[in-house]
Amino acid sequence: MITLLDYGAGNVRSVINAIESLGETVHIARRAEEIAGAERLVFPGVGAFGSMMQILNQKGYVEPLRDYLKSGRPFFGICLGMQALFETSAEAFATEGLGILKGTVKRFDIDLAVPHIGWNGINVKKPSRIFNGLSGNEKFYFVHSYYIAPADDAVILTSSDYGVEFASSVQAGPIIGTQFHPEKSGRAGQLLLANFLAVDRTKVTPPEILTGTKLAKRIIACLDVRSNDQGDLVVTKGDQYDVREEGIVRNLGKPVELAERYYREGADEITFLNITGFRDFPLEDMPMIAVLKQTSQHVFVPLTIGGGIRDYTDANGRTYTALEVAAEYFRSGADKVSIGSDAVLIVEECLRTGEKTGQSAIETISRVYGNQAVVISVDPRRVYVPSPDAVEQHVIATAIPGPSGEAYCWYQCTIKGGREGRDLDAVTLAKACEELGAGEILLNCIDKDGTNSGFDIELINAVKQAVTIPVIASSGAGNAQHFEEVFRRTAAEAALAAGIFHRREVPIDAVKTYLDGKVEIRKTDRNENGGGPCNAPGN
Ligand code: 1PR
Repeated sequence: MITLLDYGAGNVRSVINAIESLGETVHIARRAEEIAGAERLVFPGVGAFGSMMQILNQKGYVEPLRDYLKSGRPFFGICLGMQALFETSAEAFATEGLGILKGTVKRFDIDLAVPHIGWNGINVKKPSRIFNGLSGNEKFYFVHSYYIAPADDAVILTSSDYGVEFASSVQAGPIIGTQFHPEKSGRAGQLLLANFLAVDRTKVTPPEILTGTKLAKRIIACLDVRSNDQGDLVVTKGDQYDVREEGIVRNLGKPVELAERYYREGADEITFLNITGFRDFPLEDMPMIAVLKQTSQHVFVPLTIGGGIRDYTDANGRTYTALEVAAEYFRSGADKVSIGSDAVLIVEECLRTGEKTGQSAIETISRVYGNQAVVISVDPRRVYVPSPDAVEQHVIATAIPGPSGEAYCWYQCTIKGGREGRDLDAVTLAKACEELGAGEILLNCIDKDGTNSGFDIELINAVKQAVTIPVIASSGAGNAQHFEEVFRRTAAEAALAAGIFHRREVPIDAVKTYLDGKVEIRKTDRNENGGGPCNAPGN
């Protein structure tokens, strides 16, 4: 029996799913006494350091946790659950951590996108049984803006490099903590968790010592989901957002099945977009929640869900906040939510009033779940203009002239799945969303969507140069070379595609095979994620 400490702040479902898939039973501790009675304790921290410690204090968990940690029983802290072990954090200076390990938590102060999101490697610093069965080159999924700075180097188990070399995991006797998320790290993460849970705790394979790790460029599979005319939830795909063919919604497969296939083929992340979310309220659209729950049982890479994340009043006059909608998605297995139409309306309002309300979906969700949990999905379309000062919007010079030879264009934001164009441009939107607390930009392009003609490099460069958060390039991938092109010609951290994967024109593993040696990627064996870690030594 594994006890999992849930202080109610976020998505612990993926950790539970990952442990249960290893054949263990999870008991969720919701009272202080249950911490004292635990035999093995897993603590997945979610949210922000200050609010986490505040909740732990309010619930009376702090002393039982300290007692447990001093008792010599196994402990696994994930992300914030590891940071909690230290004395203080730059995220909340006035707040005391558990202080079990000496040291602090610092914020990244580097020339790279923050949060550090994605798959990075580990430099192993000392032997540990949790590495049993792992090869030296594995990558793990990170998502954080803060990192630990232990006072005593002897506790550092691994380091990773991201602008700076930082401690990415620690071990002090039976206490293990990782900055990365093993529950979201595919086969490697499952193996690591299996090693922690293993009964035989003595066997230790000397690790392969690596120096220097690199964040991988992520390959993301996107599933646009909606009900077809028969009312079944299907994965669909449009050409420039038109998902109907001869009047009928294209049906490219079942969402859960496709997500599982992409996981097996090596997708680094999976994104579901409920494309009619702007008119259907997601909490009444329960099939989407069911899709997420089922997917998260077998798919151990990050899941993003978008569509309909906004405040909503139902027919009975009950109002739900965007935060409540997001909370339901996080509880169902999402790691990030993606906000489309509402982000445009929020930014328009901010620009009109010159004020942040603190109440928008972007601000409220990022405050509770952290910036990294809020993705902004942008649906822009190119508008050509004759000169840079022809309009007030952010105009760029383009190498692809317009129909009348125009040498300039701007990217018009749209809402409601491209149905309504607005006066706002994509660059201004992205900048404003970053300021409001968004952690990542999913940059679609209506002109390129479904065309197989490659990504819109000019759009991606314009947005990427305007923000410091990661940007996911999306729309237009037609072959593996297009991924190489987008990573060589832009600084995008990830590239997303839909049609070529759904139609099996280019499988994800073929994209990775092509990119190997050209671009830093997370290597995966076909079907490696299907096999599970059951052969882990000691298991
Ligand atoms: O506005 O917050 O309710 O969110 C709705 C979400 O649904 C938005 O993220 C919006 O991008 C998405 N959406 C709405 N309508 C459509 C449509 O296609 N009719 N899909 C739609 C957007 C675009 C991409 C696509 C890439 C890659 N899909 O995500 O997957 O363009 O495609 P490709 O590789 O085949 O070129 P809200």
